[in-house]
Amino acid sequence: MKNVFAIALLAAAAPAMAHIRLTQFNGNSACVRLPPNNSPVEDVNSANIVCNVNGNTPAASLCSVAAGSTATVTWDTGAHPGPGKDYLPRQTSDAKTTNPASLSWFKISQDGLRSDGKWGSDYVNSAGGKYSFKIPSNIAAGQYLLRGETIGLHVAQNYPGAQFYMGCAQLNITGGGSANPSGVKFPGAYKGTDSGIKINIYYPVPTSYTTPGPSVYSG
Ligand SMILES: *[C@@H]1O[C@H](CO)[C@@H](O)[C@H](O)[C@H]1NC(C)=O
Ligand SMILES: [Cu+2]
Repeated sequence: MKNVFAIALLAAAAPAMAHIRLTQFNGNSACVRLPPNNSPVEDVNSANIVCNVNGNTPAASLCSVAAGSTATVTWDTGAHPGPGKDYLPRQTSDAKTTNPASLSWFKISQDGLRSDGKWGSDYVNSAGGKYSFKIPSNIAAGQYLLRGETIGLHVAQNYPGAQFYMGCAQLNITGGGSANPSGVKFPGAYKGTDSGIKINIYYPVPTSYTTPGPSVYSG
């Protein structure tokens, strides 16, 4: 019994690395489209790669956020090693009802492999699941969907293997300027052969990493 107890304590003390869900935007869950469970999407060509399973189902409300402000999304538990990032597309009409597959997404933030050898996910886990980024100050005010994503690369040496975790938040962005950046489509933005998707992160341990998708919109 002593041994079992000791093992349980060790497991509790280690950072949990598991399946995850994006549950909050700026501490609010009512604007987040929550998938039915925390299973990853593994097929980059699946319709679920956009806003996860049930990604067309509207959440109750919009979250209001100012252009140029720092925003934070919350993941519900510790993430597998890999990059975190966020995308934003302009909405033409209504962030609740627009089909996310019809949108073009521009990347506003990413955190891949840092020079200290840690992944963006390590920093998110240290921050209790929180990932912060800036809403570009010059984008036009209006309704947007935010697509937050973390890629688990612990079993990514073959494709399919990388685990895509994403969630979308319905936003009403206030202030801002007139910029309407061009973007990419999901599915389509990723390929199973991308060097940041089919990758062995354990042997040899990579010293650099190319986060999949477009470059970050500078604002
Ligand atoms: C979005 O914010 C603007 C500015 O505060 C406000 O006028 C507008 O009603 C909001 N739209 C929605 C759908 O909440
Ligand atoms: Cu997992």
